[in-house]
Amino acid sequence: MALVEVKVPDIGDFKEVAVIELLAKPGDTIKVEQSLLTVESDKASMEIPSSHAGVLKELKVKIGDNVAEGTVIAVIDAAGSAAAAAPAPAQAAAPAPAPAAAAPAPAAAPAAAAGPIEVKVPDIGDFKDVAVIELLVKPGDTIKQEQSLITVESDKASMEIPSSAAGTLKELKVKIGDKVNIGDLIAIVQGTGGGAAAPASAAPAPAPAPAAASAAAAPASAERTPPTAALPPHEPATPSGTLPHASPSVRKYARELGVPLEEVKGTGPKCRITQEDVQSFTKAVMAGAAQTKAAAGKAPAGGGGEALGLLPWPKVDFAKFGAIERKPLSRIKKISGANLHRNWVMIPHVTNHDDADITELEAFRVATNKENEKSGIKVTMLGFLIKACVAALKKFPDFNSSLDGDDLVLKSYYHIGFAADTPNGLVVPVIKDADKKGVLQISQEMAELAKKARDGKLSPADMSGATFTISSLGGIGGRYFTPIINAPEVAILGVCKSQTEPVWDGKQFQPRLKLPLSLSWDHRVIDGASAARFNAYLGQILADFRRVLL
Ligand code: CAO
Repeated sequence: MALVEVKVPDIGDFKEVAVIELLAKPGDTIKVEQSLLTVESDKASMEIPSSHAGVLKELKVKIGDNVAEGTVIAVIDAAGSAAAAAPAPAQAAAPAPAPAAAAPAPAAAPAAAAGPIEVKVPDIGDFKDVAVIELLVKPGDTIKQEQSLITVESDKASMEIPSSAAGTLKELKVKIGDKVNIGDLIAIVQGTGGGAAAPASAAPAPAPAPAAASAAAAPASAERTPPTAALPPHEPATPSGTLPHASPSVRKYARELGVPLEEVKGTGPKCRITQEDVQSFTKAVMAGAAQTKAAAGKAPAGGGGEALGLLPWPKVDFAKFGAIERKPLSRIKKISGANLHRNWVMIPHVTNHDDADITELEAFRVATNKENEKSGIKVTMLGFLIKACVAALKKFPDFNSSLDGDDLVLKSYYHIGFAADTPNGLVVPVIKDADKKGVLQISQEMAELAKKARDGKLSPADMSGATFTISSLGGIGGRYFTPIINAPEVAILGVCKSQTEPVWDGKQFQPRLKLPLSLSWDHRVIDGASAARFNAYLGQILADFRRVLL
């Protein structure tokens, strides 16, 4: 028997943190880096991993105990385990570094300067490249010293980064999805001149409120659904209020199961949501004893439905049949996948296919690009399509609407999303007020947004507010496809590659350039006849663009 003690590693400037969850029990076989317990401070929750592999002999702490760096938390029998020891002493080697979210500020912060103050990421210990998952303030907000500005999350910890200065928030230098490290600039605060403010780089102090409570004051934009998502919902599924109070592992667990954490009642200390709470919620939904808000028809899409009671997903040991490689899905793919799945399941889709004659339009586009060669702006077919769709949406307003319960919300603005393929997955930037812009301006904005998309630099604002979406595979190929509606929109146009086809003009066949259109629509809002009329009208506009002026 080789008994080893597992100790709390370096947790930065935290002096004492409370044990709020035990993640393993005596008798369990433990891997190196496996989380043994969760601890929580005012501003952060973090998991304490095991420094050794083996069998857990004894947990030396219980829920409610306070621990600090060096506290023995467990005894592990590492005998017989090949990977028994972590590569370095427990303290230094603890793989989840779990340092403080915000190292304490100097006891007395100097008075604020009146000028702009840079707020930087304080000492977050061994954490590298932690993802920004929430923005808790917005430019223009009045900020108190120590007020939380953003939340960051790693595999093992989530933490709030507070402001080192009081004043008015001039600019947030990060967006959701960004990765940050110690010393990174996150915000510019205009100092009040008289208030308390720490120097720009000073480490901020922990605020007194627990994470969930302080986050409750976050604006609607701080809703957990990351707006960097591809095909994002335009509005949060539930109004922003209290953020789910749960450890990173529980959040991850809930995400994997598709459980809306904000609907789960926490039974842990300070109403914290535990893994058991998520399991109970899932069981209740599966047994038909409870419904998610989305299933109960309270989601903005106005959908109904019940637990589907489908067979479990097949579990296959693929390696049995040949060599495999396991690759985690990108963040965008995971988020867009969940959105696409919901939209596919909840919206009764129908797709109409049609062709538009774009012979003259394409000739005009090519000629325009030749004339404008020096301007550097390339007029694209998608630019014309956006303009043509606006005209069709004006004629058929139901296509520019959203379902909200039993109401149809008709919009008088025309913000058109377009699907953009990026190395990390699909995103949908939005051309705002497309009705007020010419095709040249639309094409230029599209090029800029597509570049931002490829560079991973789209902001949530760039991707929100769409009333209708176009997904063009025209530059790639294909004939027709069935695009999935981007909820809470009610229709989406898919476009494929144009081809020259013989068309009978009554006397002979003429070569005409035909553009394949695939319009998917929500049958709760739109019927087949309207969809056919929409496509036919779109086709007429594309065949003779002067109709846009009528
Ligand atoms: N038919 C034939 N050719 C077309 C065409 C069409 N419908 N649309 C574009 N093309 C041609 C263009 O003429 C251009 O050719 P040249 O380089 O010779 O001029 C080429 O394809 C590229 O077109 P473009 O630069 O105008 O780009 P685009 O406007 O077609 O597309 C964007 C921009 C961002 C939409 C595109 O890059 C993209 O990401 N498309 C994929 C969208 C997607 O994945 N949808 C699926 C969603 S469902 O999973």
